[in-house]
Amino acid sequence: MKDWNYKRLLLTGAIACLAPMPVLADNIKGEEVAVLTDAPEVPPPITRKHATKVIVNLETKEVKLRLADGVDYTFWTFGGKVPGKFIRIREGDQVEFHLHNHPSSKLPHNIDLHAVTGQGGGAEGSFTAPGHSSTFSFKALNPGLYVYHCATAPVGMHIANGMYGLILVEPKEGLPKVDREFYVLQSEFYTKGKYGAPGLQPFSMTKAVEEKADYVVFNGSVGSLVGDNAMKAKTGEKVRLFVGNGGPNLVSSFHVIGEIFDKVYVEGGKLVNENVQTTLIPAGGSAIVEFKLDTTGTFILVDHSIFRAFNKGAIGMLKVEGKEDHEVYSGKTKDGIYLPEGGVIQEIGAEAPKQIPAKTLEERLSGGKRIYESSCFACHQSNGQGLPGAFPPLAKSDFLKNKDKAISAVIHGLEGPIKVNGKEYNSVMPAQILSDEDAANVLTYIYSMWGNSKKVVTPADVKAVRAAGKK
Ligand code: HEC
Ligand SMILES: [Cu+2]
Repeated sequence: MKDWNYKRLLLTGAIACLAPMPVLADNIKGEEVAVLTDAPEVPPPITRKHATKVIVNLETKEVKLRLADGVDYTFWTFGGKVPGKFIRIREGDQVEFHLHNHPSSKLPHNIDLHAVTGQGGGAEGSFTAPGHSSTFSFKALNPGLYVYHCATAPVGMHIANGMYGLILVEPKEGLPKVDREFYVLQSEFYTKGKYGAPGLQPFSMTKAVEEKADYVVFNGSVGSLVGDNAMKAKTGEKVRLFVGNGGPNLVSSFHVIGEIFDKVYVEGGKLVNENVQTTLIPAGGSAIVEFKLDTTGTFILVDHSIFRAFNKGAIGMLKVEGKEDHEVYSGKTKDGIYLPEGGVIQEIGAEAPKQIPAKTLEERLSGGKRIYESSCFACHQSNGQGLPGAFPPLAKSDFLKNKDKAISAVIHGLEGPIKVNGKEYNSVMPAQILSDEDAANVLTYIYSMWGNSKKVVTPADVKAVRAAGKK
C-alpha cells in the first residue's frame, strides 16, 4: 500500500474515533420509509439510482394462527404473520432499523439480519423487552437475498416458532426486469401432536432437537399457497421467486414440478446458474429463481425431499393461465390399460394410529377432508372430478348410490370394469389402509361435497362391510 494511502487511512480512523455518531457517507441522499409486505407479496423494485437513508419499522408479536386445517399454533412473528415482512433496500443504503416488541408479548425478541455486517447481525443492538422499541443502524454493504431471524435465547425456539423473514439488498444496478415477483419461505414446525392432530398444538422441544419435523410448509401454514391462495401468472411472463429457508433445521431441495429454473442466483448471491431442476437452500439461506412461463398449467412448488411435500405440507401452487403451447407440452394424448401379469390390488398406506372418534358431523367432515387431501386427491383430483379415462369422478358419481359398494371400494380396493355416470372405467384402485373412523370420515366428506347426496357413513357401517369381506 502506498504511504499516502496508509496515512489517509489512519487519519480517517482517527476522525471516526472522535465522532460520537456514525458518520453518514456523503453519497447518501434523502430519506424514505421502507415498504414492507406479507408473503407472497414483494415490495416494488427500487428505481432510485442513489443510496438513501431507509427507515424500517418492524414489530414482533406473538399470535395464535392456523397451521393446518383444524390445527392452531402460537406463532412468534415479525409483523404478525409467518414468514416475517419482506424488506427491500438497495446496496449502499444506510438503514435505520426500529424493532418494536408489542406490549402483549410474553418474551423479549431481537433481530439478526444476515445482510448486516456487525456484531450479531444486529442482535445485540435490537434486544427488546415487551412494550419497548430498539433502534440501530447499518449500511447495506453487500447485495443479495438474506434471511433475518430472532436470535434471543433459546434461539432455536424463537426460530422454530416462526421468527424469520427475508431482506433483499438490490445490487446498485438493480435486478433485471421481470413480470412478477413472489416471496416464498420454507420452514418446519415441531408440535406435540402428530401432523394433523387437531387443536392448539404446543411446540415440542424434543422433536425440534431430534430434527423430527411434523410440518414442513411454505409461507407459514399448510395450504398457504394452494387453491384460492395459489400464486397466479400468465403465459409469456417471466416470474421471479425470492425463496428463503427459515429452518430451523432442514435443508430444502426446492423444486417446481413441470418447470425448469432458467436462472438461479445460487444461495441468494451473485453467482447465476442456468437450467436448474432443483436448487438447495440451506437453513438460514436463500435462492432467487427465475423462469419464463411457456405454457399453461398448475405448477407445484415442493421440497423434493418428497415426503415433506405430500405428508408434511410442503406444497405450493403457481397457476398459469393463457395460451397453451402443445409443442412445449401436449398433455395426455392416449391412455391404455397396462396390467402386467400378476397385477393385483396392492395395499397402500400405513397402519392407522389410535384416534379419537368424531363427535360431531363437523369433526367427521374436517377429518374426512384431511384424508381426502392426503390419500384420494392425487387420483380423484381436487374437485372430485377425476381424470377422464383413468380415474372416475366422485363428484355426482352414481356409483355412490350404493353406500356399501362405495365403502367396499375404499377399504378393499376396486378393479375391473365399472360404469360411473354412463362412462366405462377399467382400472385398479388400490385398497386404502384406513381405520373404520377414517374411512367413515372420508366417505362422509365425499358424500357432502360436489353435489353429492349428503349421506353420512359411520364407523359401524364400515365395520359391517369389512366383516362381510370382499365380494
Ligand atoms: C391410485 C389412484 C387412486 C387413489 C389414491 C384412490 N382411488 Fe378411488 N378409484 C381409483 C380408480 C382407478 C377407480 C376405478 C376402479 C375401477 O375401474 O374398477 C376408483 C374408484 C373409486 C370409487 C368408485 C367409483 C366412483 O367414482 O364413485 C370410489 C367411491 C373411490 N374410488 C373413492 C376413493 C377414496 C375415498 C379414496 C381415498 C381414500 C380413493 N378413492 C383413492 C383410483 C384411486
Ligand atoms: Cu424472538
